[in-house]
Amino acid sequence: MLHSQVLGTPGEVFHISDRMTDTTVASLLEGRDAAGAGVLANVRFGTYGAGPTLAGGAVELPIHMTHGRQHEFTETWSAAQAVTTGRYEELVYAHDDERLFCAGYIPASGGYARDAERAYSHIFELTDQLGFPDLFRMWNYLGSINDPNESGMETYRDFCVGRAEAFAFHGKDMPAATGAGSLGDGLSFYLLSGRMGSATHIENPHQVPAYRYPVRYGPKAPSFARATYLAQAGGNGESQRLFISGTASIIGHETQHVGDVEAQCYVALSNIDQLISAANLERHDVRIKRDDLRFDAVKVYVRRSTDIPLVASRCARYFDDRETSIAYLNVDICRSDLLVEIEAIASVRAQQGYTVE
Ligand code: 3EB
Repeated sequence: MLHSQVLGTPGEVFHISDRMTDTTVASLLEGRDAAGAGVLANVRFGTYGAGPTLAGGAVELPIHMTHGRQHEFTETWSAAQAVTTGRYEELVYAHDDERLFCAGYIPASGGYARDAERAYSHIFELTDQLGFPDLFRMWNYLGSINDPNESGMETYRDFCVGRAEAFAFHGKDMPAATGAGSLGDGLSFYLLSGRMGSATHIENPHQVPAYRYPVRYGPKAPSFARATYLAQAGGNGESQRLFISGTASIIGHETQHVGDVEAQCYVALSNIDQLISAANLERHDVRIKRDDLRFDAVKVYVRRSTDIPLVASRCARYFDDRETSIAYLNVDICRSDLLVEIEAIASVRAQQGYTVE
């Protein structure tokens, strides 16, 4: 990204900023502090990964996702009210009155199933205990995601086993998610959770729900929804959000256009289009007009670095770069035949042309 971008107005949940322009970032954060609200978390997409820490009253999570410092960026999750931080088991968290941010890191070992199940069980215990039972978004970045574990199972499938068992055991609804590779070792994960009744999970009629994929893609299906709608938080005027999962070239449950990155990009973008159509949102009782949705932040995962210019040109036609911050990450993707995966966060635009009689 060339420019530091702050999306939305102060107090809004999300902005992405270019790490190289530290002064801009620092002054904006001070501005937020002065207004009485701080930051829940800084997720650093950069040249190294480590476990989450608490620093300056917020969660810090560095994830190894870029090949060089020139591509680094920070995803900052702002708070709308005073922030409380803490630790629980392997998790580090921060919350305000409406939202909980939680992160963890599991070092690489022979397999992930048991550790992922334990971590997700801790997540559900924590979210329930703190009163944020509705998960609305999660990200899981796995080192060597397409490589076999010690028993020969692909790392991603192995992770899916543990995550699925925790969701089933705790009877939790599955939120929007991204599953992708990282350039480091281990599993880096973070997620956001809200108050009871704040989240509505959305499926795409053109895709089999991921949690119903047949066993040929792994013994336990991936646990996520295609999108999650977050209702307006009470009282503080914050807008509603639509969190769109990592979306790929899959129709039904099958990968489309193996080997053709341009065609995969079109299918992924058209899947997003189907997902956010007014008809589909209305099917899920979410009443938003397509034209009132504004994409704030997009992350695009591209398996082969040489495909980035082409993917970027196709994404630039679909998203409006005057209002959307787009980051491209050259990492592996959960299915070895997928070349591109696109996630997005959209907010609901204020109505245009509204007049008072
Ligand atoms: C797919 O649609 C592509 O395991 O959390 C996308 C988003 C994908 C999230 C996850 C996986 C995940 O199946 C892969």
